[in-house]
Order: sequence, then structure tokens, then C-alpha cells
Amino acid sequence: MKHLLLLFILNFYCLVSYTNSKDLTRQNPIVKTIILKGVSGKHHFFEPREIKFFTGNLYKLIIKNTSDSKHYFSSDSFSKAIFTRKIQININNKKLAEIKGLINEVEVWPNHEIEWWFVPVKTGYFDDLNCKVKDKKNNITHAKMGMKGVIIIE
Ligand SMILES: [Cu+2]
Repeated sequence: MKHLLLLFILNFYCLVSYTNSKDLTRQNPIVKTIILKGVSGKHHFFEPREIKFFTGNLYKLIIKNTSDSKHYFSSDSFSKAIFTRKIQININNKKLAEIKGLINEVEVWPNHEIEWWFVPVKTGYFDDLNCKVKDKKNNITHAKMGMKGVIIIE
């Protein structure tokens, strides 16, 4: 009888964990980081310039600005190939806000970072990652100064 009860409880937990694993947005996230770098008047770029994801996994993409300018992380084709769970904003390791819904692009100010939590749902080679901010000294966009990138989903 005791064994039967144990078996029952075990079965129940297996069922619960199986049910949970069906929700792709509730996996443990794979952490990736992209850094927005540059110096006004000189250059601006994404590091790395190419970033790869796989469909079906939950990612926490940290978009970190270590430069002296604000930057966009903007890719229309990429935003259409993912399901966004949330954008999370932390200050001093404390959660400040979670933004939910369809996100097309984000803008991050110097010395700040955001987390984009998403599940890629569509494969593709997306080469339209760019930053549309204008350089304070040159008055041309960061994209024209080299701030472009590629996102691959396999
Ligand atoms: Cu920029």
C-alpha cells in the first residue's frame, strides 16, 4: 500500500513536470550577451556582430551598452521570427520592470542593459540588425558607421 502511494506520488510529479515542459517560455533560459560598443565620432558596433539561436529554446539575451552613446537593437525580420516572453529591466541587480507584448526594437542608454527573453520560432538568416541613432559628431547613422549585424536562427 505504501509503495502504491509512493508510485502514485511519483507519477503525479512526472505528469506535472511533463505538463510544465510543454510551455516553451518556462524553460531555464540560455543566456547570451551582445554588447553595444563605440566612441562618438569614431565607430559604433555590435559585439559579436553575428549571433546564433535555435528554435524552441528560451533565451535571455542581455543587450548591454558600454559605449558613450545610446543605441538601438533593431531587426524587423528577427522580431517576426521570435515569440517574446518579456523585456526585463534591472537596476543594481534588482528587477525594475517587465515589459510584455510584441517588441520590434529596443533602445539602450550608456552604462545600462536590458534582458530580452524570447523563444525563436522561425529559422532564417537575418542581416538587418542595425542601429539608427545618429552620431553626435558626424551626423550620420551608427549603421552607416558599421553598426550592423546578423542574427541566425537554426
Ligand atoms: Cu548605435
